[in-house]
Amino acid sequence: MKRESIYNSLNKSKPGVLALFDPDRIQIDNIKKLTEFVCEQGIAGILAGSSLLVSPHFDKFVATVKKSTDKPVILFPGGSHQVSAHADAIFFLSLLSGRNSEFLIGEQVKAVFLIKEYDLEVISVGYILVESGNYTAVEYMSNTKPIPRSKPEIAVAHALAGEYFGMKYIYLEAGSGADKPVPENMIKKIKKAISIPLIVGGGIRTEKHAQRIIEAGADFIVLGSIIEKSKEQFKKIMRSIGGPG
Ligand code: 1GP
Repeated sequence: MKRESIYNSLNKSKPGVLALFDPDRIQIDNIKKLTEFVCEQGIAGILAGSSLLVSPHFDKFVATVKKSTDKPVILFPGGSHQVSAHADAIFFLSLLSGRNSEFLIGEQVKAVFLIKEYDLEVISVGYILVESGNYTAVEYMSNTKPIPRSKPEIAVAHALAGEYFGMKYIYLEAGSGADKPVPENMIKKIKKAISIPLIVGGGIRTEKHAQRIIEAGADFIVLGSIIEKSKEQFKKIMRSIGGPG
């Protein structure tokens, strides 16, 4: 019997939380404990990736996460150099909001043969960067401009374009450590317009943020920095949205 796809099993956890593990910010020695901790709090899956990737141990990093959990481990690559055979799936991202062809299609083309060789489940994702009040790593590294916070209709058009391309998720990204998360009115308008699930991440640090973003229509929120900064705060957020916390 064929195993259920990661995509289908993830979608059963909507609304849910995806934990972002950045190999540049988490020491290999801490992974097992951290993975067990986030899983106990009821996350839907773990994303592994980095805008830059300074660490030379990406493969080992992903393998260690995978060994520590039964939850889906999904690559969230900042480029074609972040492909590992140890993951269950890969978010095949296209940075739709940008006009830098490298991140729209170039990096993806470089990665395909490794993805095929490793037999990773490919989940295509329309990635949309939204202005967040500060200059984020993803903005710098991708050399693209984010969509202005005050222009939700531009974001809606990009999200719909992603859906019409056949993408499986739209991911609204304020950037890791963003001053402000993606505005709720933008999330609401996009949710109304599209019929594929919506992921929202960047700068979510409080229960209030998390609840409002889910109420506005996010099917998944992504939490990264807060897991590293305060486990207590992460627990509170998980509790507030129905996890055990
Ligand atoms: C970044 O959306 C994620 O891609 C997570 O952001 O680190 O701000 O939680 P934070």
